[in-house]
Amino acid sequence: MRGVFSLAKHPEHVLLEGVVPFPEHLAQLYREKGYWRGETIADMLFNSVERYFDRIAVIDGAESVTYAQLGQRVLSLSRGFQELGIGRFDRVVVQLPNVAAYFEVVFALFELGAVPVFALAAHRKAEIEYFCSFSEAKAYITVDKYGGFDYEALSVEIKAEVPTIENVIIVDVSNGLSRFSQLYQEPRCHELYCSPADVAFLQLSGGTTGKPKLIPRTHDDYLYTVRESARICGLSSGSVHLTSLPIAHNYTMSSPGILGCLFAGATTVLAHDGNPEIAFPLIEKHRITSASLVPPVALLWLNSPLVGEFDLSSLAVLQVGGAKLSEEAARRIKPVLGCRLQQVFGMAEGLVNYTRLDDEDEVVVTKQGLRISPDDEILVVDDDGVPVRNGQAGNLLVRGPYTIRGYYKAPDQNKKDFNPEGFYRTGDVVIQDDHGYLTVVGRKKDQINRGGEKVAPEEVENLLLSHAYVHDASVVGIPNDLLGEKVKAFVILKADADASEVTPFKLKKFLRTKGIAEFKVPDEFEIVEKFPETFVGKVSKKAQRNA
Ligand code: J2J
Repeated sequence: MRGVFSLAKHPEHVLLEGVVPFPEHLAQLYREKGYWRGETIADMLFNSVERYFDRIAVIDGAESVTYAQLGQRVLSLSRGFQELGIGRFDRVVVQLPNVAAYFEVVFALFELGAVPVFALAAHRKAEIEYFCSFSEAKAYITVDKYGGFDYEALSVEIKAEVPTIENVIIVDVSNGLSRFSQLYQEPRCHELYCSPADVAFLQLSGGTTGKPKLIPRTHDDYLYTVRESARICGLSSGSVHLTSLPIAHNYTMSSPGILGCLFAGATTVLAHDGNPEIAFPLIEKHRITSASLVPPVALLWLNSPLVGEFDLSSLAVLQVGGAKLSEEAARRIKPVLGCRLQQVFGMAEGLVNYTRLDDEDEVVVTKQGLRISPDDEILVVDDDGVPVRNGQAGNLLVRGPYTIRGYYKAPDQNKKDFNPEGFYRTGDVVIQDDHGYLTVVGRKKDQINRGGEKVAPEEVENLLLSHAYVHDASVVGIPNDLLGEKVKAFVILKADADASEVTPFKLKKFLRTKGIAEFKVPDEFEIVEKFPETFVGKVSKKAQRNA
């Protein structure tokens, strides 16, 4: 399959309805500066297939897939998808756990210019139904059963309830797409079905609102972060990277993630979970050189009795991000695990910061990193929008070559989350130093960060309010040693409520029947008479957090 490229040019760019484009003069600047190289994500894969042909791209349990095999399967599967009628700009909700088939599925969609919508394996009916109907998805791709949950049964409900869904495709967890062997058609060449300026996929926002927002990223802007992340994280064709976080998360995809590995010719080793019992034997066996974790998993590694039991000497770099890593834990990484720490502070909307591999230890343990691009425009402002001096805490706003200009089909929300100059209001409170490094010191947005998993309180509150006995609900993050924050719901009952029906156990059960990801189900409930109020009469979530 060498020489897979046809000589055709990419088709003209078409703006997907509901997407806010980058202003033309900046798009031009980003191209001139070489940030946007006029390449699609599928082009990137096939360049790597050419270069790293026989090298291993993915290891999933006993299965190893070379770059050549991956390329072959992607082309063959993309033809099958095409015969189902999937093509450029068709949205396809993809909900897969960390399995090798994920690579085939998403690249087959990228190849066609279709737009994957990246659900997490943890999502349940309410969320999947919303992603499918909001994005008007043509297909839903998931697994049969995984982690004790019957996704196939869910897919039957989704197909019945979302009229746009024409096809449901089930990946057999143990045998890949074997049930759909007819989807694998004779491979053709890699073709150019879409433009690098097109939207490549819809990623999920951590969320602050009742429904998750969708983030449209283009091939051009995403590949810029992928190439730079691979370089900043020191990936090469000799690297072996452990992927244990949810595969479709932005961090796992691109910081440096599976795309960074594919770009660099590295090997991705998939794990279903980052726990030491699973991760350490994999590090020893595959001589893993780097891994990306969220802080609670890094803590499990640091405190694991297995540290001395396995040979972790191949591990050179440990990336930690998604939530704030405490300085105390950061300081222990090198002495306990014998590897370098790299902090990652990123967001699916765009901006990603890394500490650099040659930074002094003191910087690495105290800062969350420096932006990827010299053209990431960072603003740190007070509540009136006035820039604060370096060294002072303020609200982080950003605009740049890979930060979106608006959420998908969300004009009203965009007016709130983006300022008139197109800067994204991250909702994070940071301190910037004189070198541009950021330290995250807080958060203004109404969001809970449960060990890297983001929960929008409003989403959970709305579901609680649909309970017959709930008069009002307020959901907040409360401090927790391992996770950073846990989810707690304060609930005011209706006068006629039957108290035996609103125990924490029953409220949890109620939320589960509503079909939401388990990480959003509150860890704690407290029934109260009234909520504390601010002096303007709003619910004081601050008081509830500190209760
Ligand atoms: C404190 N807060 C952090 C950090 C993210 C790389 C890494 C992470 C994400 C991610 C990502 C943090 N310290 N080191 O997409 O490519 C919080 C901030 C931020 C929000 C974004 C990537 N790293 N955060 O976590 O879209 O509040 O992306 O705004 O899920 O996580 O969440 P998300």
